Amino acid sequence: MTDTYSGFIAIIGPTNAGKSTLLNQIMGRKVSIVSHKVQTTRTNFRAIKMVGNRQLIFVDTPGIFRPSRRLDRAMVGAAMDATSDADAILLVIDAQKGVTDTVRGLIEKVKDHKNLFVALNKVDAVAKLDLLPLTAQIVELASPREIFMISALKNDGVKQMLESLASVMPAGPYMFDAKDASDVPDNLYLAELTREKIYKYVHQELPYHINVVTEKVDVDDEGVLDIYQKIAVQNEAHKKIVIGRGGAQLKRIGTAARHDIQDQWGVNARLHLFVRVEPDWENKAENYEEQGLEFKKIVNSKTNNKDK
Ligand SMILES: Nc1nc2c(ncn2[C@@H]2O[C@H](COP(=O)(O)OP(=O)(O)OP(=O)(O)O)[C@@H](O)[C@H]2O)c(=O)[nH]1
Ligand SMILES: [Mg+2]
Repeated sequence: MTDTYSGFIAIIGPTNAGKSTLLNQIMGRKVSIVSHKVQTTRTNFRAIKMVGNRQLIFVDTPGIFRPSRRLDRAMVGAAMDATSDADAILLVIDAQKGVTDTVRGLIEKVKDHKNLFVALNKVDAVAKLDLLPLTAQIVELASPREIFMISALKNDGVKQMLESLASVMPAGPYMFDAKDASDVPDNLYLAELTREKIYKYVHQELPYHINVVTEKVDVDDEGVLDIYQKIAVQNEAHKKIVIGRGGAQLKRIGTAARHDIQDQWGVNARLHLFVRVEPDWENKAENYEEQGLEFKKIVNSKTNNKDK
């Protein structure tokens, strides 16, 4: 019998550092959506990666930022929760931005973890010389086991990083089947692919106030999927923007999402998008459950916040 190892690795970091890009690179496919905007990931996703006889269970988390809305607080809360029982923490830092206040705050919270690793990401976009002072600064604030210089985008340094992370996984039985997988439910995954396109095409702040829910998926005799999704927006003005002149914007979002769904799943699909005004969606329990967040926790965090 071969020995087995299995453990959790929480991927945390400021928003936009490239955490989801990294997880996708590790998995070799898109498990978590990515955008150039901040605050893309809204909840924790788990993805299982086998490295030989070692099972690495990665948790992608929402980026850390100063929370204001109820949803924001839930996102940051979810991210910090992931660190509490992790066997290793992978703190992802954008090498272009360096050690910001957010990074300092995060290091303060996780620096005593025995398996803290730091990934300096986006090294493709900075001068090599700048990495030295940055590394020194990090070592001064925390004593990570190792600092990796990586480019999640270019798949640079990712493999070596995986080997190091694998080496600290505790001995024990596999906690999940011994195959690469992710635990994102299909309905949520389909909704995320559409939300990703909204982040891409709809400008400025609006995407943060939008929620996508997969309401129904049918399969016809030819195996073509009919996917029905609701795009919840907060008011009529937002609805107009998402639909666009003559429906052009919605069509662009829908076409891009459909292509992505077909690519990711290797299926043919028709995507039916409906935009609905739901001024209160950010406060509704089912929207959080849909996203894997616990509503109770959100209410608590709101109450706590009031005390401050
Ligand atoms: N140049 C460069 N860009 C990168 C790299 N990794 C990620 N990016 C870009 O950084 C942006 C943010 O990437 P995400 O993976 O969505 O970042 P995140 O940390 O998951 O962000 P949140 O989910 O909002 O917390 C995207 O535009 C990525 O293409 C990298 O190694 N190099
Ligand atoms: Mg993300």
